[in-house]
Amino acid sequence: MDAARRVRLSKWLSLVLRHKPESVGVALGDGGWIAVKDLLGALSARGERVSRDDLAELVRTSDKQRFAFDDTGERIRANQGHSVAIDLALPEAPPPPWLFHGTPRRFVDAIRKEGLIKGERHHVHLSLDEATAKNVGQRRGVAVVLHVHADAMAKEGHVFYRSANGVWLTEHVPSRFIVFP
Ligand code: HQG
Repeated sequence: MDAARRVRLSKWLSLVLRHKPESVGVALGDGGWIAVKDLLGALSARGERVSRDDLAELVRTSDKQRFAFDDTGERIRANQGHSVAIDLALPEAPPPPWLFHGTPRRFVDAIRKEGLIKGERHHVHLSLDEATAKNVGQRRGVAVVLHVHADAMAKEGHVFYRSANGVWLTEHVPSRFIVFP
């Protein structure tokens, strides 16, 4: 498929699998999974013919590995980033010493006061490396990269999870664990 269609379908998949499954008349099951045939049927009913091969291509080429099939290949879900209430059943994982969070400069004052809050999402998202964090922050303006002292947080009982595409997740990052540039 051409790049324009791939981007358009990938955005649509993100919307359906993370935020608004009802927008195409489907619901997500346990763990955020949906049967591939139900998803493709729903898209087809809205005039978008997507084949299984197309879907596999979207999963394979997603720059951030946003989606995954289950072991049978019969179900698909988003790896993270949901706003709908689903439990991904991710295992707890011990974090590396430091993790990173990119944010636009205009949010920094609020983050100094409140720490990092999850907002609409289920968790605060943290990156393993500074370059990735910078890209995340740059989506909305000039990025600042915050350093999060993750192992100190873990020692104090904060729980971390790692999504299938390598994003680190936690409930809240209090300001005292953040090193501001
Ligand atoms: C900011 C994309 C004010 C936070 C990316 C962020 C990521 C605060 C924004 C994934 C704050 C929320 C997640 C506070 C946090 N006061 N602002 N106390 N605490 N913020 O999109 O981390 O393309 O929900 O810094 O690549 O930017 O969707 O989170 O700027 O992995 O696959 O509030 O989304 O991936 O924004 O991005 P978001 P995020 P996808």
